[in-house]
Amino acid sequence: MIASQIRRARLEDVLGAIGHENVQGEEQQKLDVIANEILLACLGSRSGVAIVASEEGEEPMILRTETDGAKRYCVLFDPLDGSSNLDVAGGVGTIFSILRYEPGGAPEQSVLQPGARQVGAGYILYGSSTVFVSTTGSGVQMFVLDPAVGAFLRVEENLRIPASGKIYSANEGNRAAFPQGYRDYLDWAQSHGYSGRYVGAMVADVHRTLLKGGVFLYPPTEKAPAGKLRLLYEANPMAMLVEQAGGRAETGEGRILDVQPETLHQRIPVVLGSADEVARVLEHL
Ligand code: AHM
Ligand code: MG
Repeated sequence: MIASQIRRARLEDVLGAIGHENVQGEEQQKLDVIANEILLACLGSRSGVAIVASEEGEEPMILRTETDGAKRYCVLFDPLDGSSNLDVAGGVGTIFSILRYEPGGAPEQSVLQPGARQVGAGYILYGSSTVFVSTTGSGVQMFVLDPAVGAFLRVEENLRIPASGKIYSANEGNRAAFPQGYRDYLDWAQSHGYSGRYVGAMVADVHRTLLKGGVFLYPPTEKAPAGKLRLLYEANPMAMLVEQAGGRAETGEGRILDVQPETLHQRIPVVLGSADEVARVLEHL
């Protein structure tokens, strides 16, 4: 549903900003809101979903917490990541993370689990084709939407990220504000024949990194000491996918999946990709 809305956005006049900001002070695009509503409507009707939390919402939505013996889940998502790419028909995506709902404490607390406890994660890239990449903890599967039949067809079973790859992906416009170690790494990469690739939509940048290898970086900056990317909706699900594909995902100070979240919209620095390339960044840090 989201893919088809995006493809028709220019024709239906749903491109551009809605005119107000989301809870995090970021300008919301009309399609951010549409994608969010589609996900809330679809997930809201599933009896297995206890709580949903969205990058676009202020608080988690508690749907059903009664304990009738059924297993229930928390689904956290960024409905439309990289939405500033929409105006230029660039790649955008949806990212999701699934945690087991733990009855007992305050329902809001059950979304604040370390990423290592995710039972599933994935993304959908709305690019030149619609690609769905997911894991439930035993490898990574890749599917492509066949619009002719309206179904996702599996194109890769147990996807593996290359162990190395001479590509770095970072917003180099922020370079002067990066900590010294990141600048040293970029100098090293540039003097060793690396290419830079940066779409500016995490789903597209991580997808390329998974398939071609290399490293994706969103370092801390002076203005944003925890970086820009959100732990629960972006860093954790991507970290689970990358690790499941044989890569690494770090904050610069440890494994992303080991971070105990403190708040719903918490941000975290991200260094993820091919194991050898992540190690090389960490050496420079
Ligand atoms: P969004 O969730 O508000 O779209 O922001 C997240 C996006 C990521 O997709 C991307 O990696 C990053 O922001 C790009 O940020 P910048 O423009 O600072 O390079
Ligand atoms: Mg995002």
